[in-house]
Amino acid sequence: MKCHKIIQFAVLSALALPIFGTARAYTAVTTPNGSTLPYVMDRGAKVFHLVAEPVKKEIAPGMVINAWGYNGQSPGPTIEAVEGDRVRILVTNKLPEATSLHWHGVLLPSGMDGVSGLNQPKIEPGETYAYEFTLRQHGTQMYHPHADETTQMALGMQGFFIIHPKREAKPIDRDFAIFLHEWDVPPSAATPNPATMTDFNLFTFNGRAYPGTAPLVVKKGQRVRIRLANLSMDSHPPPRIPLCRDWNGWGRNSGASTAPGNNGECSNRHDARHRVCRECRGGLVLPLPQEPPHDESDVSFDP
Ligand SMILES: [Cu+2]
Repeated sequence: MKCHKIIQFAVLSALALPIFGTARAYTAVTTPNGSTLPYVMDRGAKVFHLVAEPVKKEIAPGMVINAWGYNGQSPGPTIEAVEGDRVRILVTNKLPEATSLHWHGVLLPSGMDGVSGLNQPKIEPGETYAYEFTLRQHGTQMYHPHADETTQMALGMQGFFIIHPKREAKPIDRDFAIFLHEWDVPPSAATPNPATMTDFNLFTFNGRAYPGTAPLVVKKGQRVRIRLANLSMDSHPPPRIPLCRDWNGWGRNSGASTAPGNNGECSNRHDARHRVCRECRGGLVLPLPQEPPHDESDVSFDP
């Protein structure tokens, strides 16, 4: 029965169909080159399971690196839930060192915040830790470790935690989530250097670089949301998404994209990360007109 539920959820996600519950409906997020994490219900809670583990990551056809991630993927699968949901997230550590999971920007009790050594013990290799809390906000959040975090995040440990509102103010047709990341993989090596701070040589969307990146396929006239996130050490080159001629200008509207309910701790990061994080986490809704918009006023920002 549980397998049936998992398969059903995966199929719905893959087709990006609206998910209908009792008085709830949302358009499922599509994670290009990635997936959505399935869940099962247990006593009123949505139960997810993340496995932290080494990953052989194909950046582009023929180029495979030694990354770390979750459930065989880097970035990890996207967690999707709805404001008001009770979630239980089991985290199993199959890494050769201790880890933890921090829910970046999510409002929750201190003991569930995943900062190892401060508000929880580290999850040692072979252990499973259960996080459980109720979602009291909506927005685009992230997850990543807070244990040896410079290394673990540089090697690809991160993922989306997307919380839908109970009711979408302006329904959308397609909802995409793209995690930006930058890597330093020295020539003739297959393992990224996690100590690199600025001198990166690979820039990826959901862990893939051209020609390995999946297209974002939409229909003319659809309302499309594209969520971008970046937990890297430096500023990722702005994605060039040819829906809109002035797409690269959206960052200058960063103030408009900070939405209620998107509280986070980005401000403790350096400027580049703060800037990208703040701009992206509100989500961007872009009506697809018949002609490309000619200035930034044609692009609206929604929570
Ligand atoms: Cu964080």
